[in-house]
Amino acid sequence: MHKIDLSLGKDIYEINRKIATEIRELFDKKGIKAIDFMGSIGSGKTLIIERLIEIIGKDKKVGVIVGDVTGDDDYKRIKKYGVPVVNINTGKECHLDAHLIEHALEELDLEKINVLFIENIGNLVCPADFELGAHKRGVVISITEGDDMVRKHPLIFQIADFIVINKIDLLPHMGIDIKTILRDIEQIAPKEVFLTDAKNGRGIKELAEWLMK
Ligand SMILES: Nc1nc2c(ncn2[C@@H]2O[C@H](COP(=O)(O)OP(=O)(O)OP(=O)(O)O)[C@@H](O)[C@H]2O)c(=O)[nH]1
Ligand SMILES: [Mg+2]
Ligand SMILES: [Zn+2]
Ligand SMILES: [Zn+2]
Repeated sequence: MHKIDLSLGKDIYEINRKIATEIRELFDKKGIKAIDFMGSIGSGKTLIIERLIEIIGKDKKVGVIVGDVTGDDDYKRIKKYGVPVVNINTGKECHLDAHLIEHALEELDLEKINVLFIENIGNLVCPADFELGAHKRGVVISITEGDDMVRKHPLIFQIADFIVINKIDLLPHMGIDIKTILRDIEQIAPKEVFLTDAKNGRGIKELAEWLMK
């Protein structure tokens, strides 16, 4: 399925948006709710998706698309849950785009999926510019990255529908004040925020309930 039209003068963002809209229409037709997890490298995107599968997978059929520059580490972690999962290796690219999602969808039986989690490439910059057709987009950061992530990368937080601040179990070791991050969110990108400790499963139920609303 290579419908992509790269004629000269066409804006790649515009082409991506068009494909993303078609993908969202396909999801709606099939009754699939799709969520795009963006966020920093190592912030806990995969572990949060694993924890969400444990909760949401009880009564919904979950599918996953995992994006990584190279390798199948995250793919193998999700595979263990016995849910349909597709691995996308971008090679050099630091974000997923809608055309890559179109190809990944060719490998999934959409009749057997109600909820689709997409793990974007770890990066707080360009994933913001490439919609994937998901109904909700979230950013996962962790407190081990410091307390200035939001003001350093405002755009991705502004375009997101929700923000997850993960690894709160490590707060006592980090000597940072979570209030600083929350204040930045309030000032720069006010929206739904979840505080999670994916390692011990804290805060995940609240996230799962909100996502499935
Ligand atoms: N202590 C603690 N560790 C966590 C938490 N969430 C994730 N981790 C650990 O942090 C590391 C990175 O987690 P991943 O889930 O692989 O993060 P990711 O965002 O998917 O990473 P990339 O896909 O490489 O960008 C792993 O060793 C996790 O076990 C948490 O809430 N607390
Ligand atoms: Mg991952
Ligand atoms: Zn193609
Ligand atoms: Zn990129």
